Amino acid sequence: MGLFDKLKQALFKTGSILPGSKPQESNAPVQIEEKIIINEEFFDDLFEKLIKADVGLELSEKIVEELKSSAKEKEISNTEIKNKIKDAIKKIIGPYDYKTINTNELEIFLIVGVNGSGKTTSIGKLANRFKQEGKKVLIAAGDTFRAAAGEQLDIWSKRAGAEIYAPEDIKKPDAVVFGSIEKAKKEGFDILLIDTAGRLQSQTNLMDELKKIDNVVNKNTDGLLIEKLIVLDATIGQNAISQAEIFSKVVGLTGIILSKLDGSAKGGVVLNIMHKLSLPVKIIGTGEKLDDIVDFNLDDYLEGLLS
Ligand SMILES: Nc1nc2c(ncn2[C@@H]2O[C@H](COP(=O)(O)OP(=O)(O)OP(=O)(O)O)[C@@H](O)[C@H]2O)c(=O)[nH]1
Ligand SMILES: [Mg+2]
Repeated sequence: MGLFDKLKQALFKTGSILPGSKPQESNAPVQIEEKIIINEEFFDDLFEKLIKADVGLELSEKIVEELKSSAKEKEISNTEIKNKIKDAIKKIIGPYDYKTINTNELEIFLIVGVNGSGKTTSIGKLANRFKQEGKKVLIAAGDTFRAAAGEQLDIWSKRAGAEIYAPEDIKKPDAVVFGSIEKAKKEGFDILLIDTAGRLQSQTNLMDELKKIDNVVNKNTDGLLIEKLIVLDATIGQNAISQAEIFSKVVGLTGIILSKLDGSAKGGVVLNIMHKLSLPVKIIGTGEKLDDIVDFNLDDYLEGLLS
């Protein structure tokens, strides 16, 4: 299955969000595209479906309003209306940088987020992907708080075939991070993935600890590529936005990994995140397995959302 199909399958198990669209039958004769009637009912229907897809009230209203001003036709083909909806969404979101992660020299990924969002799992998946690309990958066990964290990371690193840096005698996460950066530089690693403990934005001591980790990263990575990614659980809806805002104040995030966009999660939260934050969604987690990960691409995403 191609990446696009996989993304579509993961995001839109619930089916099309486009009112009036029908699934195509594989052996159906070529026929003239059915026209869709554009009236209040159409817009109401679209609004309801956007809400159901987790796009959020405010943004769904904006999309429908924008579409009302651009779709004046009484009747329109499915393809045409789909393009108009896409254009309306893109206009509201504004210019969006959805470049995928690019790795040509040592690149460091600092992975942060609240408890259980999917940090360690995402690190395992990323490690696997980079290994498949032939990269030399080191994982730093920066979660020294939770007893089982090191073990869990060890399992993932073995699955991915990546090396792990988890010195038993170092208990402070910033010291682990420092050691891992030194090792990655000295031993010519291409990728360093830094796991961190889950923390709530209200836990001041843990947020201070994260600030220390961030300082170590900033001080020791001159000239290197750094991605500071927050892992957001797609199933938590609007909370994702406030989490990203607060963590961004502490570590200056460069992007988002949106996990758990499989199961019952609807992809609309992606649009709201792009609308509210000037942070790109870079990676999407689509399951619990090693290869359940895809790069985010806005055009593919909208195509999937509206098909
Ligand atoms: N369905 C699904 N489950 C996921 C995904 N990513 C992570 N999970 C699950 O979410 C749970 C938490 O994942 P972890 O990777 O341990 O989360 P974490 O952020 O490292 O958690 P802490 O270290 O405790 O803060 C696990 O049961 C994972 O299997 C995903 O993309 N889809
Ligand atoms: Mg973890």
